[in-house]
Amino acid sequence: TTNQRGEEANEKIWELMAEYKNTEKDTIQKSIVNHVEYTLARTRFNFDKNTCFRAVALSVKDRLIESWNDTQQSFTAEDSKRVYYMSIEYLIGRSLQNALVNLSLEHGYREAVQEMGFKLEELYEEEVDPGLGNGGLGRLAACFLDSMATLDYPAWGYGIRYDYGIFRQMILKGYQVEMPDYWLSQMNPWEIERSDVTYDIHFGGRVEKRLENGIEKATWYPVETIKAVAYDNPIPGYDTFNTINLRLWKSFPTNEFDFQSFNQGDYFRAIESRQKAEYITSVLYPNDSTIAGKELRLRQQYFFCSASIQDIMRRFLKRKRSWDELPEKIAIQLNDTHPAISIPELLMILVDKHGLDWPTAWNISYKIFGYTNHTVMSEALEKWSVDLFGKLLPRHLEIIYTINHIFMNQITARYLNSPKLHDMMVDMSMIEESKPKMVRMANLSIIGSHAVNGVAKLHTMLLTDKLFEKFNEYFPNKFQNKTNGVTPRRWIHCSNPELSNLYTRYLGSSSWLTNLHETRNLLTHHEDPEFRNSFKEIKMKNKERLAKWIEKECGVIVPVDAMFDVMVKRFHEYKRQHLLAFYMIYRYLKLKEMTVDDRQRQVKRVFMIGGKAAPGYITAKRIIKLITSISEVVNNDEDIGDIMKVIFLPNYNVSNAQVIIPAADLTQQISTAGTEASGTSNMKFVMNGAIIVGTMDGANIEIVQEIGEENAFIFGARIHEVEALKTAHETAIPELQKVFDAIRRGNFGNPKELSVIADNVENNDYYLLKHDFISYIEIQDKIDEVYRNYDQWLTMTILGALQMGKFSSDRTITDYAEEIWDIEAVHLPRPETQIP
Ligand code: IMP
Ligand code: B1N
Repeated sequence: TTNQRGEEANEKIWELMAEYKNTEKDTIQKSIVNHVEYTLARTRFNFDKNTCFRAVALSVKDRLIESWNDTQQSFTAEDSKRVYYMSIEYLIGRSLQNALVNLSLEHGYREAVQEMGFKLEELYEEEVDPGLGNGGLGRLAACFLDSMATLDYPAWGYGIRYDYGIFRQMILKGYQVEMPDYWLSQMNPWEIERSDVTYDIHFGGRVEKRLENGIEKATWYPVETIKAVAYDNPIPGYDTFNTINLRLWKSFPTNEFDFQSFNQGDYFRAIESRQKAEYITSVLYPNDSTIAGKELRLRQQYFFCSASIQDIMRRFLKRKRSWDELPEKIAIQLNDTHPAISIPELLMILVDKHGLDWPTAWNISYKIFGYTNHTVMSEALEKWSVDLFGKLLPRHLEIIYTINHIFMNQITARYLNSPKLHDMMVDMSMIEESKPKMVRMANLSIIGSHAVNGVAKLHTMLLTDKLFEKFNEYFPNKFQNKTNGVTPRRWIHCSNPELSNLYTRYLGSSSWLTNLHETRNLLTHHEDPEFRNSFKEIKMKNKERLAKWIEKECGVIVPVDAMFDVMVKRFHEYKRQHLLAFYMIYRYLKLKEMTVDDRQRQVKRVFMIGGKAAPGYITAKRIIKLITSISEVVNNDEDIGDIMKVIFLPNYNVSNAQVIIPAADLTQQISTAGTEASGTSNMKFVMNGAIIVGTMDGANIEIVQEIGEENAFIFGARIHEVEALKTAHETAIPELQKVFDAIRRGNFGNPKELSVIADNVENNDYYLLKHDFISYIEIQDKIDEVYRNYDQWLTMTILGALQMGKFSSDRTITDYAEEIWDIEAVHLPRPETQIP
């Protein structure tokens, strides 16, 4: 019988295991060598670093699959409520080190590969960095997955498996050049292709109505069908056996043929049109906080929403259940509005497929969805033209009109005799009555969700008091704040192992990695010379590591005894990289005016700026060129030498960030107050012992609240001043004028090309550079003064780093789980019979 055979197999395994009586190291080596020989088909006697990396990754994946299977089985057995996190972007970063750390296997693997002639750290470098996101929003989704797994929540992520991730940035003659990132050219050792998990996704066509027992029924007759195939990516938790899943969808042509065109003999044309199906998931849109408004993007959104919602429903319906159970078993979080079509998709399934009536379907649906807003910038608020929407998704457009109609009736009833009625309807409608008419995805998301949240206190306040003021009046309990966080596993332990060791050594345990508040207990050591010295030495080593990277990537040698002043983030006018550029020019001109002796007495600074500009964002690309032009002049000026250097860090991505952030002394977080929803690199920098020079914007405000304003350098207009300042005409600022003159004279690059940057600020200073410039240069003097007295600087960095407990994404996720999702952890005991 099957049972007997199972027992025999089991006995066999136990025999083998007894026979091995292996140390961990031997088992690891055996597994690696087996993958070299049998999976990669290379000889075990001679293989290179890259082969070794892949074999190591595959051997780790074997373990992940084991815990993945057990975790999913226990989720099913417990049948507890699950959360599905839907995001069009995930910036996961490299996985090998993270997986080894989370599985407590880093030590074992280090020894194992060392004996085989490889250094584990060098193998880490062999991994491609999957860039399936643009910036903060995608990286946040990745930190959330790490925390959900670590906290044992029954959670899954859903997204898109793009063939081309975010472009690779090269700097040629000072300009950004975009190179395609075909990250799959080497096999992806982590993913599990599920060719059996597929769904049909439809587009276009028409909707037919008929009466059935006096009730109107709709049927969608689409004209295009594309297949979605699941690729699973295991996400291990730290210090738990739980491994959750990130399911990414890839598009394929369906197997149904359009016999008509094949019969007409146009074989090649017919095949060609099938290729179109594969375009859908081919490339990530490289825009951060702006919308391109392209049809393909809408197709991507619907494609992944439809596949995910079908998958979620199939899982729910595996057991016989009543519909009331749906919101008791499922929570879905929309990471911004990009997955918002999930709402009409779920309604369509409930009403058209399962025959529920509207009120019932609606009551189920809005309890399931939660919506996170990530920006108040108008250019990032998604809208789709009604025409395009209706052409691609005619039934979904109808559903949106139906919900909107009901909602408008409710508003009318509530504000019947109020003078507000008209404005309430105009602002809250899902349809903007413009030419052309537009579907407002934020309004759909707010109306269709039971909870809406911002990502930092100030940002949430701007949502409730400004952007969505009317919605907040109408739904007073819907809006919440969930301040962002980052995972200390990747952003302290992996990227700064020595700092992690220091904490663990002094605290006597590594439990701070899952309870970051514990680092506060180290405050008693902040005056202890030994602790301080270690902290200082760790920073120096991290600076040396970055200096080596810069030498390799840019061919420039930077002085490690200089202050490392770092600004790395996507290029955007609201983030104000040009404010820093203007300051660098100002500082350079001042240095030039000094006597040689005075100059030698100045604090040495290396300015490091990195980040990508969206390929179509001309102004952002000009700012990059201005910075590389400044670097060209400053770095080659013999009068200046090591006193000042300007480095453009090319191709900023997650794996570079892990080297750059721990090496920073100072971090620029200088967006105009009210523009950066949260920011998350600000948190990573402070955790790694850098000091913020920044504005009272986004999460900076809460960081300063936690660590003390005296441990950061804060400058610039406050939120309550911004509105008045935008309309006030700031008179010319002499210090800034000198900078503009230098740009216009052509001292830094081609003035024809770069003066525009100065002109824009001079004529229409929407982001308040003029106003903030004065306080910026003042604070810069203070920064130099404190750095000169390094002891005080060190104190500030230590007090900052130790008081960042709030900004662990574990805290953020716990708050989502308790206050939005209403889910509980499902802890899986580590099996005693785990196969090594
Ligand atoms: P689902 O919850 O049915 O979607 O299962 C999740 C995924 O895990 C699917 O892709 C299945 O192929 C797979 N699966 C479900 N149960 C098991 C299991 O017990 N072991 C391994 N794979 C499973
Ligand atoms: O989301 C991050 C925040 O920390 C940042 O402040 C915020 O700017 C960022 C459309 C976006 N907001 N909106 C986007 C990205 C891609 C896209 O196509 C919008 N990204 C943010 C995490 O909360």
